[in-house]
Amino acid sequence: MTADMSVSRLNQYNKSLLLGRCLSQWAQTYGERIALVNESGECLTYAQLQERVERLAGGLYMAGLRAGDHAMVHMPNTFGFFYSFFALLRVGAIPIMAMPNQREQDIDALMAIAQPTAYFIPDDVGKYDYLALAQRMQSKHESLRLVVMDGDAKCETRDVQLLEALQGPTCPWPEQDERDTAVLLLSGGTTGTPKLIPRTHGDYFYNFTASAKLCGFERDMVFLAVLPAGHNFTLASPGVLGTFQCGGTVVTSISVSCDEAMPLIEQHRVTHVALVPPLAKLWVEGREWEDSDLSSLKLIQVGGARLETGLARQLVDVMGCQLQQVFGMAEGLLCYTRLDDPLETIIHTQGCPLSPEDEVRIVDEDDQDVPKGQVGQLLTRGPYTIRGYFQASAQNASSFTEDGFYRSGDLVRRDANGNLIVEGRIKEQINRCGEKISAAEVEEAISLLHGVHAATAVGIPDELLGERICVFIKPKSGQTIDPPRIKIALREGGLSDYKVPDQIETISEWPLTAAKKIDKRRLVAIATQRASASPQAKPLGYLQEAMATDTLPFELR
Ligand code: OOB
Repeated sequence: MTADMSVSRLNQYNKSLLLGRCLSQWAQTYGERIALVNESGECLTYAQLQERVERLAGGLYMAGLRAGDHAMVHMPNTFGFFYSFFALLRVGAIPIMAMPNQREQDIDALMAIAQPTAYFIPDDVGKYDYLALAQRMQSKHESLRLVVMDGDAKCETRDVQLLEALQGPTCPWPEQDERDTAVLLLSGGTTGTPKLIPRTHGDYFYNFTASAKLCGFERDMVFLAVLPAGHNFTLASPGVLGTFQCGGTVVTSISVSCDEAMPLIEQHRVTHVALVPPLAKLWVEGREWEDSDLSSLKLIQVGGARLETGLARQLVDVMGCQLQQVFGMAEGLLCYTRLDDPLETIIHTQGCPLSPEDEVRIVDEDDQDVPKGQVGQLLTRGPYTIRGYFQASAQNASSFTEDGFYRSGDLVRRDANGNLIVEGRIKEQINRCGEKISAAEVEEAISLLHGVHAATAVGIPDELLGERICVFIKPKSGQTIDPPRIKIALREGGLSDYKVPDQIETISEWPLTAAKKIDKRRLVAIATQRASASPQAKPLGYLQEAMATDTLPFELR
């Protein structure tokens, strides 16, 4: 059975599963209920949200945006994010969900692949000048005809439209069907080149509706969107789309800090929240002084990276509500622990697949199934898992098997009840606070710097971040390496902040494996040892940077 056929079977063909139609259906059903609340307490009903989106869609259409065009959304969790996202879907354009903490190198590379017609940015978030970036992108990418800025900052440039002012009459409904691409999600990446994940209307609709059902989402719920809304976890697993599907309320938070997010939980009687493990840890610690009333919370979902069992237990004890583990990937497959699973299953496993039609194989290096209960690589195929990245034939040949299974790169095993346990990974990726960083990309960025002969990046187990990025640099002869300068140079070169190494080490000779490859395991051991031998090697600056809310996972500031 093909993926398309199984999606059709799961969702009887029906226009309501076109993502561009969802909002008007929700507005019809839930009209005066509150859809959105921001951290300042401003509220929007479903009807108001839809009305605002219709006007913006009309404005975008008048500005020349058409069905099938690509448009990058590079916004924090604000009303503007939702206006832009839904208006693009309404026109039939395909949003590319960039993360707010991505910087020039990522945005440039993504634009080169997707050639967007429009780019949606905030006016000022933290210290970053999104407008200047947009203008550089406009001069570089011919396709980019429209920059839309959210906020009230004065904008002297005539090429930039203010989101607030962009309005027009009702635009035509696009001709689409459920097999068409609805959104382009970002892949965590294992190579130097970013990849885009085309999710169809049918598969993504299934993603959030089936997830909402499984997770017990219902009308009276209030979901706190604290991680970036453009990430698959917060967007649709079941996330904000799952909440809207049920008529619930989404509270948005720009900050991830418990000092700001927990009062929102009390104030709006939040029932559901999705976190990555490092943030869950900070929230548990924050309860020592943060005393907001969290009694409304019913479910905390944790996913994106490995959740230690100790932290899982603490979460249950300290937050006083149910815990759910979510093991998912933007490429598709979602595994959840079930609400009625025994506590030990919820604490020790990452659950089992969402759909009965999800196929999971656990294989060895020759793609042979490993014996029951043993660890192997996870391959998956199913009704909402992609069969290929967007325009990436070379990558697709290595990331998918001939019969269409996605090679997740994760090492997993199955327990006696069929739940998956993530044991590690084979992909060359660092999971820092749930954000996936390609070792190859960091290496490439560093190898271009002055004085660097070669660089190797590894993920080092880290109490706070899950993993920190450590780069070993072999200097050119006669050169020395100055870590703070390296960091500055990387940032100035446009590397996204969360990809800048936390630890930089100099090495004169690479440790090699028997096969004469660089021995990354040995490098991990050396980095760990150097950091503990000399606190200076893992300088205070690292800790401060890591602790600061503005370098936290899926950073929003
Ligand atoms: C989610 O999606 P991505 O695309 O950012 O990252 C996927 C990768 C997985 O292949 C795995 O390596 C890791 O993130 N991962 C986990 C995990 N959840 C994801 N590793 C261990 N335990 C977990 N619970 O991260 C994502 C997408 C939708 C829902 C939740 C997470």
